[in-house]
Amino acid sequence: MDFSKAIEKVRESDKILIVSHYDCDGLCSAKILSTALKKEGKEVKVKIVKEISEDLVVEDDYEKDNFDLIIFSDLGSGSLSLLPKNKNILILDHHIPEGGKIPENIIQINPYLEDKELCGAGLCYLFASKLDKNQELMDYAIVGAIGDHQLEIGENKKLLEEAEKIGRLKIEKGLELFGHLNRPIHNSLNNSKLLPLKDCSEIVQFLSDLEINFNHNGKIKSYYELSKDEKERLSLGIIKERIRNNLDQPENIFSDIYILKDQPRELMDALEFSTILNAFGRLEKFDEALEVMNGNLEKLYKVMAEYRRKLATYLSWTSENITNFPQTENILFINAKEKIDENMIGTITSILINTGTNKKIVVGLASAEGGIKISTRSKLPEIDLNEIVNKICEKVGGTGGGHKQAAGGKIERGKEEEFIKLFTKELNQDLLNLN
Ligand SMILES: [Mn+2]
Repeated sequence: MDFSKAIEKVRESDKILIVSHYDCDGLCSAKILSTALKKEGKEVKVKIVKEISEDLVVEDDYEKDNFDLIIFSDLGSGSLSLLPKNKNILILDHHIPEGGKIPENIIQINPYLEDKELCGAGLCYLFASKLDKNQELMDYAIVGAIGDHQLEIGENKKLLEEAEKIGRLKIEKGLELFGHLNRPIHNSLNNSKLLPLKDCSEIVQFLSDLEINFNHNGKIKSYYELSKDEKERLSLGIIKERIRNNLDQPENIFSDIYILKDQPRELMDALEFSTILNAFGRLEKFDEALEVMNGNLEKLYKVMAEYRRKLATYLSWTSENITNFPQTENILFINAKEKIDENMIGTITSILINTGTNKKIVVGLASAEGGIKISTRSKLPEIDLNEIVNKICEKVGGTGGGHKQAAGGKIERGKEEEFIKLFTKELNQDLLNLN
């Protein structure tokens, strides 16, 4: 990827507006760019958005503040025709670009165009590393890649190896659970699929039986705080329990833990960090997310508690109503209307497909700004949701797409029934063709 024109453009600009995406990768991109550009003495403003729409482009920021340059990070490539025509623009994005000629006022750098895989934050980091050394910003490239589920893929993996080499990152093998550093171990175990035990009290008993000293001055330790011996006893104990219960692949309980050595304790586990940023993004706490990345952790616990509360409310509403949702043998439609926030319908469909239903495909529909948001997840690798969602959304006058097993879109309000009907028909046809 050639950054020379982009660097030149930045060097000759004084006032720069950064417009970035609201998910973990986009927030990390904004953090990397704003830090690197401020260091260069630039006047920087950050604006976090959910998408690029026509109204965004005419919004006051662009005109009023008279920016010399607007940088779009982790978005922009798919909306070239919506961007201002009379401003200097730099796009650092990894989403599939819109076809056609690129307008003169736009410089676009996109790894997709070179058949490379790199998250938005990784791309912003490479750019920042051309401006100056900026090695400390590598942490956010790693967190962004985790957020986009591509840390072990392509150019992301190279950054990961580099971070390990220069000592900013440590990779350790550990149990496959969430919250290695900051969650009480019984909670981490209870939320994982490692143990067939039913609740926290059974897990506490299980830990006691293994003679694991999980109590630290009345506070339950995290996995990371256990001694090496205790971690080994715990792994063995879990494998034995899995064998006793005839679970598949009883020894398959490990994963990598990515530890960012220079971050504060709360943010050290890159996976936890990415979850935090996604949560802040979905609650639209954008300024607060940037504050957290700047090391101000004051609002961290309050916002995360709010996020968990919201999630719990949506999950219990979903399970209370699950029998009333439209469904077929294979598909569950969570037609949530106003009951689930559009920013969180994707999370809810993910949780449902993983733990809440036997259906092969879950489709979420939620009321959104300017329409109905669609979110789909599947357990069938042989079905291409990207193609199906794209086709059906367009049929009902909307847009959509994504990946094979996770895709989303937006349709007009009032078209939900039609979408459900067409989606069911299309999917049943595809399933028939498979057999
Ligand atoms: Mn991204």
